[in-house]
Amino acid sequence: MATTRTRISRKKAPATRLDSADRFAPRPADRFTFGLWTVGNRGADPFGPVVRPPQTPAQLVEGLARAGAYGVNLHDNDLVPFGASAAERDRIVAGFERALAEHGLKVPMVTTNLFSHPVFRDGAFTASDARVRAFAVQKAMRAIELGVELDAETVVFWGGREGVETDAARDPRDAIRWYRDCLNFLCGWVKEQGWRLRFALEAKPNEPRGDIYLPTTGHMLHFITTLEQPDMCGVNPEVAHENMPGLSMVHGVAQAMEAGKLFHVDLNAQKIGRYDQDLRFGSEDQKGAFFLVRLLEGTGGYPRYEGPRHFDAHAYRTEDIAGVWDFARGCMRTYKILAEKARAFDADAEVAEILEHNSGGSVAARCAAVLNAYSTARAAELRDLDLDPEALAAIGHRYERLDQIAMEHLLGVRG
Ligand code: GCO
Ligand code: MN
Ligand code: MN
Repeated sequence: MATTRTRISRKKAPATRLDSADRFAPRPADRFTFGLWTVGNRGADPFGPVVRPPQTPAQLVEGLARAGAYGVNLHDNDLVPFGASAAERDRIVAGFERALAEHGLKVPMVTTNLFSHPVFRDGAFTASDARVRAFAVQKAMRAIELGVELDAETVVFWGGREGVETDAARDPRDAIRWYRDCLNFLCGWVKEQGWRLRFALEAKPNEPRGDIYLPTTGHMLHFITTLEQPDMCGVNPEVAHENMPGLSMVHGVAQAMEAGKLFHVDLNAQKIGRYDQDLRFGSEDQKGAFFLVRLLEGTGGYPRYEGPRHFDAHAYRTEDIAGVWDFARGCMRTYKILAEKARAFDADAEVAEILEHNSGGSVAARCAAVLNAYSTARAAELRDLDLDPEALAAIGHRYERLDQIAMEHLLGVRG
């Protein structure tokens, strides 16, 4: 007989199972966070309306706490409706703070909605009309004040409307300059207040605009070097945004980590070439997700990423509220499962043996030392090195075997 799972019994997120047998059960110490807009997503898409009832911010906080999350992130308008009076805003924020305190949830990140209101339809920081740019900065200042009130550490900037359908609109160099001016202004203001906030810039190649300025994490990393306060600014790469144009999230994140610029991360899943799907973390491209978690957890050798593991994703449109909590737990469990697989992979003796085989022995070690920094003497030494390209070219790298080992860890038959 089919088991019946009634709507009523599944309305609330089940309490976190704290039995030690379930080692993949999410816990606050794992530092998982979700946006109010993610678990609060009601399933509207460009072709159809909402399909799920609204959940209040307090209900979302309660659900996330039950599911084992550490924190909740928000856009200003996820909490305070656009245009709310000061008194209304204070009342809403106070209520939200009570819910956070009651359920022990943090707000590590806030962001500004600079994309929904029609005022931003020609962009926010890059709008041709400076009045719109000023309004966008004003709105971001209020969102940052809200973040300070909620003890946030990071402010994300996602320029969803910062782009064009036609480049007849403006010279893209003007857009980049205005974007920089707005960020410099906000950095200057935050610094003057003495707040220890960091800005994380999130790239996306397109959607909702035909083309968005600074479309990849790599573009953002360079742009940051042109800011007045580059130390305050880093990136917030997102799996979906890197995968939409077929780029490697692992490489984007690694470059950000190597530059000391991974200030935040948006975890989700995506099929290459589609619209921004924001799927449950790990539900597509499991190998990509595995190597991403391996990077974030530092099991391969470099230090681990210490920030919150944030999910910017939402449940399938097919789901009811119970399905939303299935989705949230799924994101976190998959992350923990992949972290365990990554640890096993990096502890695997055969993996170490293949990596060692490819590193080339003592002559290679001397080559690496020579290349480490230029000097006249090293240039002379390099010229005289006896290197045999034919012999080197004949060496097989055993990546078929290495990748199969990764696959077998992932598929659960090894480790
Ligand atoms: C998107 C973006 C957003 C941002 C969010 C936080 O494609 O819609 O990923 O979800 O991450 O606005 O700034
Ligand atoms: Mn996205
Ligand atoms: Mn995002």
